[in-house]
Amino acid sequence: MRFATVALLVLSGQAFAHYTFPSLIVNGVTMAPWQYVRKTNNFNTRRPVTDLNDINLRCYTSETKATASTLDVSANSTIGFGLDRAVFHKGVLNVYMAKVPQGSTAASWDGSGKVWFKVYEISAKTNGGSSITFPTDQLSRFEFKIPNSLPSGQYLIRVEHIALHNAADFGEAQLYVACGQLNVSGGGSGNPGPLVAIPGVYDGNEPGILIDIYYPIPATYTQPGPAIWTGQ
Ligand SMILES: *[C@@H]1O[C@H](CO)[C@@H](O)[C@H](O)[C@H]1NC(C)=O
Ligand SMILES: *[C@@H]1O[C@H](CO)[C@@H](O)[C@H](O)[C@H]1NC(C)=O
Ligand SMILES: [Cu+2]
Repeated sequence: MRFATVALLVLSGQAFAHYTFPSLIVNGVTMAPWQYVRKTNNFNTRRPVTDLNDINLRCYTSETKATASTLDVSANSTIGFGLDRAVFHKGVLNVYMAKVPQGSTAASWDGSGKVWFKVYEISAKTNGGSSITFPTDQLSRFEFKIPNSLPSGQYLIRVEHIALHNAADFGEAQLYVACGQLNVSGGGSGNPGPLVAIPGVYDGNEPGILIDIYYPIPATYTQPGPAIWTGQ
């Protein structure tokens, strides 16, 4: 009985501590929750994805099947995501985009294939083994500039926070993900890449995903995923 009570408290405590990314932010303006972001399976539970081969690693909508409205933005915008609750777990963040193929729409496309490129990341800070810090601690929103050379058209934009507090064991990193829908105008003729498939981009053995962040203190940190596309 005592154990059951403690377990319940721990479980609910975790649920309260967890977080989703329901809002897009454009030029400083935070949009309504789940208006332009597909409503994720965990909109209530806030549970993470831990199986890196699960289709839910992409947009986490296998149960909701949700689509959203598509937000018009100009390629010179700053863009980002707002959270429902501030980031609680130590971890790192990536943002990927994928261009919707001709003949499809951001609202109907599933994002399959080797189509995703990274546009932004917030990594860990190390200094040779004396400390490791996580700039996403307590993050409640973030914005970044997308390259002006991004070709005009419709895109999915996907955020992932990779929580690393349990990541010393294989399969225990926790991923909090969501996909927004964008219609980009005024873009250029860049060639975004490198392109990866999601799931597929990670196998779980990456040094930035299978890692003990506590002891010994990592001397360096390798951000998971491809290099950021810088606009070429
Ligand atoms: C972005 O481009 C549009 C259209 O060219 C322009 O009206 C706007 O001022 C630009 N915004 C910024 C932040 O540069
Ligand atoms: C995307 O934006 C362009 C330029 O504003 C507009 O002409 C087009 O209709 C939009 N497409 C969708 C699907 O909203
Ligand atoms: Cu947790």
